[in-house]
Amino acid sequence: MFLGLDSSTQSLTAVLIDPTSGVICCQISVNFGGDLPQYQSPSGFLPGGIAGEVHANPLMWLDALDLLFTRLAEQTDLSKVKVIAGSGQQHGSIYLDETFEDRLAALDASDTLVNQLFPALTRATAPIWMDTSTAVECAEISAALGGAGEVCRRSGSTAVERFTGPQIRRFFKKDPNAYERTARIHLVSSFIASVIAGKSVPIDFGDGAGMNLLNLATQNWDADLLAATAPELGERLLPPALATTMQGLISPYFVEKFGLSAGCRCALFTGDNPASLVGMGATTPGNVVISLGTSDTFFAAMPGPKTDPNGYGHVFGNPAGGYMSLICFRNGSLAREALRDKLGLDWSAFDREALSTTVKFAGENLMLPFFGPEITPRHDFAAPVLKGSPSFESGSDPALQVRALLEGQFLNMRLHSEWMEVKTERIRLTGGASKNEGIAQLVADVFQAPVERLDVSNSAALGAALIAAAADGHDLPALQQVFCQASPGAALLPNTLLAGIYQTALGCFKTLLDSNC
Ligand code: XUL
Repeated sequence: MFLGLDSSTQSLTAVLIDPTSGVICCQISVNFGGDLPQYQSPSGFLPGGIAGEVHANPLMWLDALDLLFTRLAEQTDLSKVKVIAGSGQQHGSIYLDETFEDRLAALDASDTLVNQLFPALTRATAPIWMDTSTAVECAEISAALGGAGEVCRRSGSTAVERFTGPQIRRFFKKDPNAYERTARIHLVSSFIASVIAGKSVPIDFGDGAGMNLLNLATQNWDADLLAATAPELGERLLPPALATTMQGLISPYFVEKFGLSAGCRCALFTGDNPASLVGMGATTPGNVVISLGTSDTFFAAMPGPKTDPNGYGHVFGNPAGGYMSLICFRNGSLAREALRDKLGLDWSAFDREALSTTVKFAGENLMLPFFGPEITPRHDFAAPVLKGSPSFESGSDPALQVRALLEGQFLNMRLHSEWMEVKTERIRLTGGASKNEGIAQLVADVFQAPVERLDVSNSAALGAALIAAAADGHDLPALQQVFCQASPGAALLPNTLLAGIYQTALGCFKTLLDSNC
């Protein structure tokens, strides 16, 4: 059996798979807010951060690890686990002193992880991906490299507030003494992986690319980016590696305490988005995952390290080799819900009536679907922009606005993923709104690609379990065939009669966008 763990913002989840029988044997979670109320982080982070700071307590992640393994040991025979891999929320960073390695090597199963590891922290809390406090540091790093474009060309993203490099720089500036005492910096993923392996293990290419420090072309830390971020930073990081690289045996702590086999080995942990790419069965170019959530995200495998010339999209390592894009759209379900509420519709009307009765108007009315500031494209919109027939613009036919909003969201996605130069052959749709038949069909039509939906609930943890099996020599595409199947009957084919209409609409949408940004 192979174990995948995902340490996300709100929970730590385990998925255990048996590749021989093709079965997911066990899926369980520890919820940080509910199970560990002593950390006063109901949503997984410490509320009340100032000036854009969003931090979490890394000890909470350690307690969650002890609790998760306690629960796993009650439910399954952990001695059958051959390899463990995992994933973590991206960008979050943990700062550790020189005692960390010795502490990991000497973990005592009769005590807790927290008791033994907390003295090694040089920073009590860990900034996570929701943190926006580093605008100044982003500007400083960009200036040192000669501009935002150069940071993007090297690292796959412009300097971004939540990315780890700017976060490290802020820590170095605010508390240089604590930075000086820091011997090792880990991401959430490599921190948990190191605890499990009983020694510091590398950051992988997938998560490492979310730091503004990894050079995509050389797949190593970029000397200029390191220097622009903080002094002697390279010494505090291990050389990055592919997620499927085996790291040795599991720490005896887990063998003695939870009954894992002494022969159980550890692969690396990656970011939750790269792991989801694996768990959604989308690691080969041509496959795209669209996740419809509070924000919408678009991620897709890419053969080479291309970067977004506009600097909106991010490029990370693909755990299966090569690269992947990640593009976030802030106005996701927030915008869908805002329009639904404005028009006084319920969800069934939003889907059935609005979309089915308006097919003949496909691509005719345009909406820039932004109810507030957007990040792709980066612009402070105050309200959506409408251009079309009088009944559309006046709102007298609400169904037209529903169609134009959704078309606008997916045209915007199509437009802002063109830089990848990868033809979309298949879309795997996930997230709350993906269940909506009308919306799923519209995605197929706008992208002119078949849309599938999967039954996978914990795609990152499943992806991590598949990485563990791949690290042991199992064929990843074959595993994905078994574990990442589309729900039967759920594939939707595009209406090819709409191909030309949406091609034209894409050009008009771009013109409207350009004149409003
Ligand atoms: C990606 C990002 C988020 C976190 C969430 O850039 O910030 O998706 O990985 O866990």
